[in-house]
Amino acid sequence: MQRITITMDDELAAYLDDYIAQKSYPSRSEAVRDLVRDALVTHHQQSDEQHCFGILSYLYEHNTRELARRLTDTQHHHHDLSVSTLHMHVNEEDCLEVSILKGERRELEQFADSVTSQRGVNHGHLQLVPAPDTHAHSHEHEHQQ
Ligand code: NI
Repeated sequence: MQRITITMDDELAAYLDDYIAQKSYPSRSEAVRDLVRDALVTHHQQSDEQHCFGILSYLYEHNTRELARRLTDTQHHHHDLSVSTLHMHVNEEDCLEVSILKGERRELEQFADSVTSQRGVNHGHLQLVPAPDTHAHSHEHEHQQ
């Protein structure tokens, strides 16, 4: 652990304290760690090949010409990345879909872009979660009985 001292203006500090209260963080340190992790580690410092889980969410208008079929085609074309999709009929026009993806970071980002850039798809968002490194675990703790 390193101790880092940060200077910020009063207004920004007030935003931070509001955020901490809203999210029920036990300390400023815990909040800042999560913010930094989310901003830097998750999105920028992972290699293209980093294995990740992706949570892709988007709203779409199912009556937009051919859109529902094209989205289904896209999902089938990348069936190796798509683990599961939840579909919710929001109202007469809109559908909400949440897909769980698994694969290399760049593949997941390209897949997400190919979905969310389509006309009629709104509020697209991809959250990436680096997959825990399974190779780092020793097996010595297993089979001890
Ligand atoms: Ni629907």
